[in-house]
Amino acid sequence: MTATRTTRRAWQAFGALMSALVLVVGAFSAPVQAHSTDDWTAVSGPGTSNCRYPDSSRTGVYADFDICWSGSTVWVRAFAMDTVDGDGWCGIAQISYLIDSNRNGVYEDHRHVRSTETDCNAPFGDLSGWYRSNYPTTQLWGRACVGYSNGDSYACDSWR
Ligand SMILES: [Ca+2]
Ligand SMILES: [Ca+2]
Repeated sequence: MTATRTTRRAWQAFGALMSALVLVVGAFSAPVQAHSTDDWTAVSGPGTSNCRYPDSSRTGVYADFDICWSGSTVWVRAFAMDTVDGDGWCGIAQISYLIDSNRNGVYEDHRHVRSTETDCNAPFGDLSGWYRSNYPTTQLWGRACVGYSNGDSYACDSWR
């Protein structure tokens, strides 16, 4: 078995684990399912100009994010671009964050991960719509991943 295949097996196992931990929501195609919080509502734009704009890339993918917040309300949209045509991989923009789902003032300590946008056709990227958090939300990070057309990631950049 090659190292690459071993790595891929490990990622597939990780993906299965994540599938057991997180949840698919609305327009977000996500490798997730666990407890049924619907974390996001589609909206026309952010309710604040207090934003940051991280970007992330690795071979085969570029992603950037508009992340805005007012208190514990967060707005986010993501751009994903497949940068290598014909390699069999899609480009995925993923986000990760913490929520206070029971609104007791304490963020639960397990991270939610969502694939917010997936682009499988180089060179033009896809931009998601805006989403507003339904629960108090904090520490929202984004990263670029290469992966599958259903949004499951295979290999990712660091969180930004
Ligand atoms: Ca590709
Ligand atoms: Ca809580």
